[in-house]
Amino acid sequence: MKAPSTLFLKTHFPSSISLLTNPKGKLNAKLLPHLCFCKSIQTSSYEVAKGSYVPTPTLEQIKENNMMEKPSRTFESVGAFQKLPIVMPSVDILGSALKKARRISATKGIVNIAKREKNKGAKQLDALMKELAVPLRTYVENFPNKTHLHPYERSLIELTLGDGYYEKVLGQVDGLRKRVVSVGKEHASLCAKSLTKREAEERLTEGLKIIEESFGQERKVVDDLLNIAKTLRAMPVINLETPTLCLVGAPNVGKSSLVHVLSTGKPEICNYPFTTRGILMGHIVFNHQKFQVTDTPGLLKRHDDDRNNLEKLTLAVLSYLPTAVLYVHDLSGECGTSPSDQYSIYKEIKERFDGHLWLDVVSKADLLRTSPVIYATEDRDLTQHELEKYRKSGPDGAINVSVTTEEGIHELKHRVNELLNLQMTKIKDASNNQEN
Ligand SMILES: Nc1nc2c(ncn2[C@@H]2O[C@H](COP(=O)(O)OP(=O)(O)O)[C@@H](O)[C@H]2O)c(=O)[nH]1
Ligand SMILES: [Mg+2]
Repeated sequence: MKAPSTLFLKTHFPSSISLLTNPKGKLNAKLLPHLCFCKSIQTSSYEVAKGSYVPTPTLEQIKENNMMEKPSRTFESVGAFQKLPIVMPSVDILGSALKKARRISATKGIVNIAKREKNKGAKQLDALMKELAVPLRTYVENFPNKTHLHPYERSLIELTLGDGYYEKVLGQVDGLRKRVVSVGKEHASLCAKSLTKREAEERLTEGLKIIEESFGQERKVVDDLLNIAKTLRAMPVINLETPTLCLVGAPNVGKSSLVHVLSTGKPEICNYPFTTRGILMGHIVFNHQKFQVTDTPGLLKRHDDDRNNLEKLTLAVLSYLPTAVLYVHDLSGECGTSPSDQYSIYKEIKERFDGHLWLDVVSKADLLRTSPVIYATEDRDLTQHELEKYRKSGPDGAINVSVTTEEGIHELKHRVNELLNLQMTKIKDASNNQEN
């Protein structure tokens, strides 16, 4: 396939032009595999992603630089969803391609009428094919390869779109591109072989129709990709450099109420596409330093395989984001999860995410009774002593707090600030280690 027109790219995909051209502005004959495109877009190289005119290295250069040997390295930055290319609706791609193709006239100076007609026909068919194929190729190359995303964003893609859907749609878009190219080439070449003006005209009309149909039949996949981009772009943005406190616990234990209390302003409601109730995200400003505080969906006592997407989101946050944890325990009997179940969940989570900075709180202190709450469905596997201790005061070192009476809130704020400052040190150390 001949290189696409730079003019087309400049008009429709200004940011892609830098990725496709060499320093003289000519298009690179060999386009890079997706992996390298994605890598350049997903890393912090804003210069490239924002469209500065940096030439794309050749495959040989990449091999020389050993870039190919490191593809499995995961990116330490998030934000890929905000850099996804803008996908045009398929109907617009088709409409604009047809319009541009029809405007093309024969090369000047051809005197013979038949030759002039077949020249015009072949050029129009070739142009239609390119105008349809180039945007598709740009999408396939600029949508990041999922395996090179930050693991948190990878989880979000799976939780939001379902396993394999993202790759499937990108594959379909590429398949559509290949079909358009093959049909387009075939008909441009047929038209070029016409012997008479009439034959050339007929072959042009037929070719345009067949190329349009071959795109039209499956153009839905482009709109699927457009919807994927829309969904992913709307996802809450997490800043990894800002220390974040993440509230974790069973449902209804008081996490959101505590986010409200801890936030300096009014927390925002962030909507992941699969949450019916939004996740709260607030900010804490302490000594001119800004921290983030956020809710996570409640965890139930069950095996990971049985967890719903909301619970999986909580696990993804804990697994992949460097957050400090404020674990909330409700021993009042009000939240609907028995203390013994909360204890089992807690032990599992604490063991699994041991590396996080951690603070335990017992919520709803205003409701705590003198006699412990005992459920008929209590977990008999736990030792009596352990459970009694937990029912009475939660894990060792937990602070009792009440949003209603404000008991313990002052101490909580103080401890949270300590924790987030430690988190800040941890983030700085990690970034220094990375630099060294
Ligand atoms: N009495 C009392 N109720 C509380 C307290 N904190 C939260 N609640 C109530 O507990 C319920 C669940 O709280 P919520 O913050 O939504 O829990 P989440 O599901 O863990 O986010 C709500 O009805 C709150 O009003 C508290 O300190 N005291
Ligand atoms: Mg909540």
